[in-house]
Amino acid sequence: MAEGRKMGPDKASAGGWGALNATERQLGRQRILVKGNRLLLSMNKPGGFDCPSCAWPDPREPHTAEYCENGAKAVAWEATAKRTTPEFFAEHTVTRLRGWSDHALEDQGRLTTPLRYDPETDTYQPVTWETAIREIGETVRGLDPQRVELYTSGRASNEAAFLWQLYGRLLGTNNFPDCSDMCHATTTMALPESIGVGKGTVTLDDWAQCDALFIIGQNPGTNSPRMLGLLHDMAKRGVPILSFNPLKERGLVRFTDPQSPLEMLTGRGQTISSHYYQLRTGGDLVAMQALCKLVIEADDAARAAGAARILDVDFLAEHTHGFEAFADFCRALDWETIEHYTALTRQQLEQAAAVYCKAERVICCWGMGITQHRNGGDAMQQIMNLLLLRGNVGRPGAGACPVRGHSNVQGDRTVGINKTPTEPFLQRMDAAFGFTSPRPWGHDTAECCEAVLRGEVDAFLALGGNFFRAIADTDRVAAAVPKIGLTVYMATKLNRSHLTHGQRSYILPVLGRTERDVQAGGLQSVTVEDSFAMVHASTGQLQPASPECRSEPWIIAALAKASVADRAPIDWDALVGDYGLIRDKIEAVIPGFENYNTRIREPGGFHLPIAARERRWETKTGKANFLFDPTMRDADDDEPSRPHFQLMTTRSHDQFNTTVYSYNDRYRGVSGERMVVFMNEADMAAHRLTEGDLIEFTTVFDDGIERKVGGFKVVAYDVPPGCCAAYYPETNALLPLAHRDRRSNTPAAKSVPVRITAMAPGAPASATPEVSERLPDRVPLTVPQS
Ligand SMILES: Nc1nc2c(c(=O)[nH]1)N[C@H]1C(S)=C(S)[C@@H](COP(=O)(O)OP(=O)(O)OC[C@H]3O[C@@H](n4cnc5c(=O)[nH]c(N)nc54)[C@H](O)[C@@H]3O)O[C@H]1N2
Ligand SMILES: Nc1nc2c(c(=O)[nH]1)N[C@H]1C(S)=C(S)[C@@H](COP(=O)(O)OP(=O)(O)OC[C@H]3O[C@@H](n4cnc5c(=O)[nH]c(N)nc54)[C@H](O)[C@@H]3O)O[C@H]1N2
Ligand SMILES: [Mo]
Repeated sequence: MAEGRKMGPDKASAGGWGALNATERQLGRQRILVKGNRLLLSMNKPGGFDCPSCAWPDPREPHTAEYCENGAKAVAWEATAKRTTPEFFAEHTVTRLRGWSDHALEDQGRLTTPLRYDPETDTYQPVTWETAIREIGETVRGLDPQRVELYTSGRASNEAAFLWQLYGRLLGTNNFPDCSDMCHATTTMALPESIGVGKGTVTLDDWAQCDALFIIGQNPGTNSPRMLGLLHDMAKRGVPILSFNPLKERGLVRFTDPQSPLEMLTGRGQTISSHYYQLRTGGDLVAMQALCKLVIEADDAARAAGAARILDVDFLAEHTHGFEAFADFCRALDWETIEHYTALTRQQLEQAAAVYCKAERVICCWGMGITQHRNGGDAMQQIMNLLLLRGNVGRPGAGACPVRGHSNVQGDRTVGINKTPTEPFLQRMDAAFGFTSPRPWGHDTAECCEAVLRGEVDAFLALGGNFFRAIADTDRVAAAVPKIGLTVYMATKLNRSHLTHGQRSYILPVLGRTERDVQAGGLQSVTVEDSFAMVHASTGQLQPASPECRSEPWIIAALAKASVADRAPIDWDALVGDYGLIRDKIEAVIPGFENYNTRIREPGGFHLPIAARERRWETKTGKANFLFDPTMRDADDDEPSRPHFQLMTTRSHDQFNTTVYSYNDRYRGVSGERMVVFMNEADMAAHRLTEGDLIEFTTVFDDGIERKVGGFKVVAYDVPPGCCAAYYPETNALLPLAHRDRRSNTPAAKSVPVRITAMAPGAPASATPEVSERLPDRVPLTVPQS
């Protein structure tokens, strides 16, 4: 490959000077260098604010600089000096703005005033808070509550999310589509079948004691970079780290710790993964079963020889259900099948099983590489089977670790954002607030999209996020949004969803987590729950972006007063004046929050009870269950031959979901581009493609709908044959709404079945996404009007 090329996997290590440079560049570009640097020091510390980026936990004794490159980007992006003003909206019609890239829209800066869509001029125009709230409140009040949808994105605090679900239930609906329905809902649904809880069972203390770590379908170098610090230290201690990932992700290969002067000076990073298994997309289910087979057969041999047992026999007998049937199934698995479905060799899997058996305390983490598949939950249950064999759940140093995405996505679910609430929860809500909550189950994200397509939604209200860009089948669903009577978007920045609006539409500017939130009772803190079920406080430090920005709890309470004030005796002003009173209500309704207001002051916060951690199994059998479907081979494809490609839609290093910070993906060696496809070189040759050629994707899905997106530039990459990868959200129009995890409806975004065809040179790239999608990093800040 040519010297100086801009594309292709980078062989250097993650972190290091590249990370420091990128941090400074982002702060500089958002014109907040001095302020930003000081701000970063109060991040993830007691008394400071919680990083608005990912859900990785904070250590009890934080470093001086307890932030990462991508956390710094998230903060710079929120604390930017740029503003999206009413003058900007007056100058740009919504139709014009739809031609802008995701990056350009958000890079315009923070929203400064409430806005209402004006169909006459096709622009958003400023409106007072009073008018906006009154108009929205009056409209929503008169609607059939089953036709109202309340979306939550995972940055919302516990306090905001709790009020949001209260508001929805006062309206009379359980329609709570949530960003986690595109993310870890698979975990929320499948894990309880295995171990009785939908959350991870480990804490940071367990990480310190674990002696082998499996990272399955997760890319911490980009998505939870503070985890890299931990991996770095574990690797240094000699803890084996086994990565299962079709892509060679740089952060999983090598990492230079910016906090280590020696590594920074020598430029020599630490090897992270001791073992790297580039399995086929969706091959995890069979790979985990193969490991189980090897462990069980090793135990069979040990027993026959009268040697020490490999399985934790006492644990299996006392705590589990279904072991014998699972063991028989595994013994019968043949190697031809295993190698076919995993694209790994028997030898590789034997090596991994040997590491597993040797370790006393094993943690398995997973991310979107597991959850975003049609049978994602089934694959996850095989990870649990592997852990159960040697009693690696509910004991120090061992356990399950789903790494959540958004900084409070786990907390939002805990405090009641749930379309299928339990009866005890609803009874406690009713008792705490003096009304009767609706009992019929509501919609999740996929069901909300289907309701939009059927024309059965009258109001779509969003607490943050970028719903109509993040979902599957984006173009199809977006085309149906004009049928919605009312759309309301609470947001920090302008995004494509706001331009995908109903007949009446409002954008309401919110305070970010970095900003001081002063209410009648003084400066307020909010709380969040991280991936390890630790709940802690977050207090903003900065002046608000505009005096017109309002906190999410304030806006929700105002909407409630304007629409459901008469439905329950709730003193909304008191709740908003002092968020401690909201926490008292959370404590009354949700188990585990005893002495909430006191315990959030403890450094690092407090841990919510996780029954499986104490080996209490809240499952139907009262035990931890070995679960498997003997006919299932692959997380996505029941057919052994795949004529098409499995497209993984994934994240670049310079994006946070639909927020595109820049067009670079340093760790994968891409710069100035997002419209790329990472392909195996043999596949390229078979398709007569060379690097830089443009291709078009066509989804292979049998529902009579044509889905095509073109204009992706081919990049040769180390990925198994038959698998390819491209960025989300540019690929979301390819992802059929019905192609999803069977339990949770999570879109199978890591295995979109596609055909790849070369585009003739000079052919028009694509109708969707818009042409400006391919503009380079420095997109002009204003696009001339036609
Ligand atoms: N900087 C940054 N941080 C983020 C985010 C962001 O966009 N940017 N997003 C946040 C959110 S909401 C989330 S949910 C998390 C997401 O964090 P991750 O869970 O890491 O999500 P992805 O990057 O989408 O994909 C994870 C990995 O799965 C691999 N993979 C794909 N298919 C398979 C498969 O079939 N098997 C296996 N074993 N691996 C597979 C991909 O190669 C990729 O390395 O990150 C959070 N943090
Ligand atoms: N194809 C494909 N699709 C995917 C995925 C994938 O891997 N592949 N990943 C999925 C995953 S894991 C997730 S979590 C979803 C993400 O879906 P969302 O959570 O809906 O999307 P985000 O891009 O995180 O939302 C960004 C917007 O949030 C707003 N915002 C930022 N901070 C705040 C705040 O503090 N308050 C409020 N009110 N608004 C704020 C800003 O306006 C910004 O434009 O996307 C999913 N979609
Ligand atoms: Mo996510």
